[in-house]
Amino acid sequence: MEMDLKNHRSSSVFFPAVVLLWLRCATAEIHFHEFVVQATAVKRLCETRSIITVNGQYPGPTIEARNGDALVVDVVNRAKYNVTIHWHGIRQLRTAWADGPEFVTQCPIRPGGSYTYRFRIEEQEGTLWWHAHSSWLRATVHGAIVVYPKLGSSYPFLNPDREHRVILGNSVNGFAINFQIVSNWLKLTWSSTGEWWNEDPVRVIERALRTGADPNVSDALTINGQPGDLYKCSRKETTVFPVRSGETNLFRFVNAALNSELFVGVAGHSMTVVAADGVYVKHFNATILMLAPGQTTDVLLTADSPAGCYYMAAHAYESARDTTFDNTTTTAILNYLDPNGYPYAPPAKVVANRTRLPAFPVLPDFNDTCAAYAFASRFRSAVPVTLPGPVDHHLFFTVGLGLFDCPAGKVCGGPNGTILTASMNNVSFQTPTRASILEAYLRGVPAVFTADFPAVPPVRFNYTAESVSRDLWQPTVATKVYQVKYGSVLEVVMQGTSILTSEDHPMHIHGYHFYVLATGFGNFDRRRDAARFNLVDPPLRNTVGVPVNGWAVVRFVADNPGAWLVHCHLEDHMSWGLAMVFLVENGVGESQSLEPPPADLPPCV
Ligand SMILES: *[C@@H]1O[C@H](CO)[C@@H](O)[C@H](O)[C@H]1NC(C)=O
Ligand SMILES: *[C@@H]1O[C@H](CO)[C@@H](O)[C@H](O)[C@H]1NC(C)=O
Ligand SMILES: *[C@@H]1O[C@H](CO)[C@@H](O)[C@H](O)[C@H]1NC(C)=O
Ligand SMILES: *[C@@H]1O[C@H](CO)[C@@H](O)[C@H](O)[C@H]1NC(C)=O
Ligand SMILES: *[C@@H]1O[C@H](CO)[C@@H](O)[C@H](O)[C@H]1NC(C)=O
Ligand SMILES: *[C@@H]1O[C@H](CO)[C@@H](O)[C@H](O)[C@H]1NC(C)=O
Ligand SMILES: *[C@@H]1O[C@H](CO)[C@@H](O)[C@H](O)[C@H]1NC(C)=O
Ligand SMILES: *[C@@H]1O[C@H](CO)[C@@H](O)[C@H](O)[C@H]1NC(C)=O
Ligand SMILES: *[C@@H]1O[C@H](CO)[C@@H](O)[C@H](O)[C@H]1NC(C)=O
Ligand SMILES: [Cu+2]
Repeated sequence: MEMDLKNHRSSSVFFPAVVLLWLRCATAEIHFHEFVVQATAVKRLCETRSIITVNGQYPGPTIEARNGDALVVDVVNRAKYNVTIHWHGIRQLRTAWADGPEFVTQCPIRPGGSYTYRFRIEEQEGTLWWHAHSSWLRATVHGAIVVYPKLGSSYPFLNPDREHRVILGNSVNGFAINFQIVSNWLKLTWSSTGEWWNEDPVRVIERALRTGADPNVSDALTINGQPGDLYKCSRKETTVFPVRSGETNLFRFVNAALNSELFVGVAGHSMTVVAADGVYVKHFNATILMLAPGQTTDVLLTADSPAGCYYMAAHAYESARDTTFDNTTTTAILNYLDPNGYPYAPPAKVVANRTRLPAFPVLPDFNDTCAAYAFASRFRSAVPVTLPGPVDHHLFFTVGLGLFDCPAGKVCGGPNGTILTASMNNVSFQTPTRASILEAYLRGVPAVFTADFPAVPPVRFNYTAESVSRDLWQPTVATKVYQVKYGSVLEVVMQGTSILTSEDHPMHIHGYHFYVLATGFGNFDRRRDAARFNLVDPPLRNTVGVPVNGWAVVRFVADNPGAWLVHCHLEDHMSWGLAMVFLVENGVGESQSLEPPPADLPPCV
């Protein structure tokens, strides 16, 4: 239907009969895409780099679908790296094989290989996204998934006038490459923020893991792939969003950055938040948004300021103290069109004329935890919530960093010659290499994982103390899962620790979204903090920020069989092992059971 018309093929050939049956009664469609993962030359900040892209586009193609549709994405790997793709936030009900994290639900697609991801979108609307889930390829291998309401339904807010198909055009170089090409007036724009490295991000993390050091930070932040005009050589390539006076625009923000939580604002305009992580929320107005990597936020922005150009800008929210981070600022320009539809001023000219710069938004300080926490706390479910209960598994997971001593005879690059690491409940997740966890579980492959991930921390300590005893800093390294029966109700307290340094951890659970009952600072204390649980209208999210030196409590029903990765969405932390896996058993009958593995599931050996 939408883009990539050339890739459409006959549905009957490629889709299993079971899905066709499922689609029979609905007005659903099947969307076919081909994603060719390949090296592409891209110029940014005066440097031409070979980066890994999908179909030569950076950011990658947008997938558009309606709630209830099915997707078939044929991923062909023409790059020199192993790759997998994750469809971030898609529930993947009964289709865990299509979830993507390497060695959790599949072995990687090796260079020259291919794999077709088949899955449905069920009861999700708004913005989600897709990204590579292998090494650090997601730095450049990512794109948006826009989920429209079902045919005949509409948004639960005033339609941003008429609906227009928007083709997000991305060439790899040149002037105004992100200027949206629209069939009519622009009503809907996509805004992803990311990071740019002058070096190959895969090399950055490989070097860091080899030496034990902190990986280098990115050289620029980006909006739709462009750093914006505050960086060298980047002025002409700034992303421009055309808007028309009086009109309401739906902006869909995705934080696709690897390691940067981001404050975002638009000068002269307030925004009304309407959805997050593919779920509608109670509306609220905000001048500044904060998105952690993995999160999405949909906002309505009415072009009600005097016609002109206005900066959109984003910079980091950095909660860790004494750390190096990408402290640059990325910009885009909101450009009003005059009544004839011509840009009020060619943005490049406006920017070139340094005597008359567009207005700039006031962003909070990098370390403004109050602003970040206040924003995150405003989300409420748009509809009344019937919370699942009673709780079958009360889980308490610590999340945080750590250090290993340097092995004798080696030189290590971590603090004072150590090796940086991270863990949950003192287990630093080791990614298997021989088989995926899901295949190992179903085929009984021994010694890939153990089902003894602890329900509570092995040692109780003052998790957020000023200084935690050094004896506690070294976790164990293992591949452990927590196994539950189909339909169990899980409540998870995620408690940040101050080992090495305390930091906000955006925690993502694959295969689920969950109610965020509460977040807070200090050590979670059920007697005191249960009173703060929102049992009325908690938001449903797929990624929640565990506040720096604090905690978050989430609840969900394990109604999706499979192996589901739980991890910090700061890529450096995940690379260090801040992850674990929920293994959810099949229930009764086909509707509660995982579908059989696809025939083309990539082999491990
Ligand atoms: C990584 O960062 C270190 C320390 O800031 C710097 O010396 C080094 O040149 C950087 N490496 C690369 C490849 O950018
Ligand atoms: C947002 O601000 C607008 C303009 O001031 C106002 O009309 C609207 O009611 C506000 N919405 C919410 C949810 O507060
Ligand atoms: C960003 O960090 C660099 C290096 O630490 C520092 O020199 C510079 O002043 C910082 N810039 C801002 C805007 O904070
Ligand atoms: C830059 O803007 C100023 C103020 O509006 C104007 O006087 C000047 O002519 C402009 N210069 C150019 C080169 O457009
Ligand atoms: C944030 O950083 C500023 C300096 O950049 C410092 O003055 C302030 O105390 C810091 N605030 C917090 C809460 O750490
Ligand atoms: C590194 O050593 C210095 C000096 O002994 C000490 O102050 C600092 O706390 C140490 N840092 C870590 C992470 O061990
Ligand atoms: C835990 O550490 C914090 C920060 O140092 C301190 O304020 C608090 O009193 C400690 N709690 C306990 C129970 O010792
Ligand atoms: C983690 O496990 C290691 C190895 O058993 C132990 O030395 C360390 O104290 C534990 N730390 C915590 C926080 O439980
Ligand atoms: C790529 O995947 C294969 C098979 O799944 C695995 O054996 C190999 O170690 C992987 N290569 C890298 C560089 O991770
Ligand atoms: Cu983290």
